[in-house]
Amino acid sequence: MVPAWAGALAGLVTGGAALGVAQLVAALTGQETFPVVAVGDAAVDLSPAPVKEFAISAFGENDKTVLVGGVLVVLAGIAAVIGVLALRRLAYGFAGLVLFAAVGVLAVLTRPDAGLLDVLPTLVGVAAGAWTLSWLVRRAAPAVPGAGTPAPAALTPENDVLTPENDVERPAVMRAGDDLRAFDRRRLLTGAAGGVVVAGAAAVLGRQLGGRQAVDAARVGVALPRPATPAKPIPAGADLHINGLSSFITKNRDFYRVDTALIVPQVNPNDWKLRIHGLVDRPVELTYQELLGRPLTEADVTLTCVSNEVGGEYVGNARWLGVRMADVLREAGLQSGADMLLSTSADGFTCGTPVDVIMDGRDALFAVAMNGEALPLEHGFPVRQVVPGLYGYVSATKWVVDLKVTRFDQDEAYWTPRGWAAKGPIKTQSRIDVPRQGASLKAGRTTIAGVAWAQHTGVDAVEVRVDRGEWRQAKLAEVPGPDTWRQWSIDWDAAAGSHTIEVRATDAAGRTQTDQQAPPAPDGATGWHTITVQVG
Ligand SMILES: Nc1nc2c(c(=O)[nH]1)N[C@H]1C(S)=C(S)[C@@H](COP(=O)(O)O)O[C@H]1N2
Ligand SMILES: [Mo]
Repeated sequence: MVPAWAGALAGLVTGGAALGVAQLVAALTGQETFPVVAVGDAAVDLSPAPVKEFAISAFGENDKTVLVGGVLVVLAGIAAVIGVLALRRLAYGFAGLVLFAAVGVLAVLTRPDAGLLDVLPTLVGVAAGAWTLSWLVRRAAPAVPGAGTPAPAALTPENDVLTPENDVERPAVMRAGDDLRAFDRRRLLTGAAGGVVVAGAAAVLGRQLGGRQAVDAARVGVALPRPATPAKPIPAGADLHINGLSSFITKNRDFYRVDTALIVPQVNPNDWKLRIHGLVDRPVELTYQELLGRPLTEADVTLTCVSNEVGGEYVGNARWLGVRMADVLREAGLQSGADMLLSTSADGFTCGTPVDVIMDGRDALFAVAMNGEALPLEHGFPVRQVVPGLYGYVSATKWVVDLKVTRFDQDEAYWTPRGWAAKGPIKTQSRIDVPRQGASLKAGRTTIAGVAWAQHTGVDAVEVRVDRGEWRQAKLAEVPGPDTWRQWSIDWDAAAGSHTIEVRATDAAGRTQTDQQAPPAPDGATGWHTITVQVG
């Protein structure tokens, strides 16, 4: 018999060849819709909200990696089965591949603005897979002379065993259709190795030819103009420089990332346009150069995600550079009754932002830069929105390409039908960064420190209490304005034992964080961040 691993191997190499060639064709035809990603995207969109929430809460920012990994594992399993079937009868294997192609094509076609050209990578990839499969099957199991006649006695299963006397490698015998075929391990392995090399080369070539390089190069070439309105200087006392405390400015590479994109959209700034239409007197279309040519505003703004748990990591503070959204909208002429800006990203994500928030004078930006460099690709290059005071899902559209001025009672953004509130003002929060939850400390004087935020209102007080004792006022760091988080610290004489530390912030309007615990859905988590530490 041909062992199952041989079939599985042939199937895996077939799958690899199909994906590699698909990637190459996708690159050559200038597309970003790679079949695996399309299948993953379709899975994301088709899965019910609770499944998605589970994925986000279980895997956090890695949910996409887990999903793509999951799709690949499933594909590998199917490919292995196809290989095993093909070694029984090639037609079975082909039937499996056709099914495979059908799923890929359907997934691609469900993507927003997919065209017929988008199915080409899948079709050519599957064709390459079919060719590889039949080639490998022929290598693995060449027809032996005497096909169709009963197996020679020497090769019957009963005596086809390795004994000291006949411990020579002999071909096993199988039935493939009516052909009698022998299993040739060496030819299968060399064929498989060749297939892996070719598939890998196609994939690498595909990546290189694909958009990423061109967009990376364009990004590096961006010359950022000076801001017409620079940010207020960051006060020297904004950063308390305490070990383990989040720095006042979050470095780009440390900045959290949350989005629905399985692969980072590759938007070439030379092709980028922002279309503003809907309830406006004069629809506007802006190119990247036109945007950079306008007066730019610089602002330090803390971004956070509605799915951030109390004490969570989905918050960061950066210096943004961009065009004030209000200026552009005023030029377009907002019509009365318009209360929502429905923004759409290059990959079809949508986001609904209240018009009054954008127009009230805060630094709501079409941002082009983050901490002094053009936006990193994963943070929305070439242009994203940044709006102080609103959770990212209702404000911070990355890779933004379209802005429809509309009404909340007429349009719905991506997350709204999935169980999240249509409007998402950020709730005041505070977080303990040091000591860490579960830390072991030496008895004696120690520092408790963290960050607190109440965007566009500002943090006026942070209080800390240990073991449910008296609330004590923490020392507050300086801030340039109300739109960033604020560092805080307090000294503590730690006595031996186990201790609970709690924190709460009060905003500049005098509102203290509620102790009522709420989960992130539908409009943001509440409760006091609480940690326990051991002092010995
Ligand atoms: N195109 C697009 N923009 C998006 C999202 C998305 O899924 N797609 N997610 C939003 C959410 S939920 C958040 S919290 C912020 C996160 O921005 P960051 O990844 O730069 O930190 O981006 C927002 N902008
Ligand atoms: Mo978010």
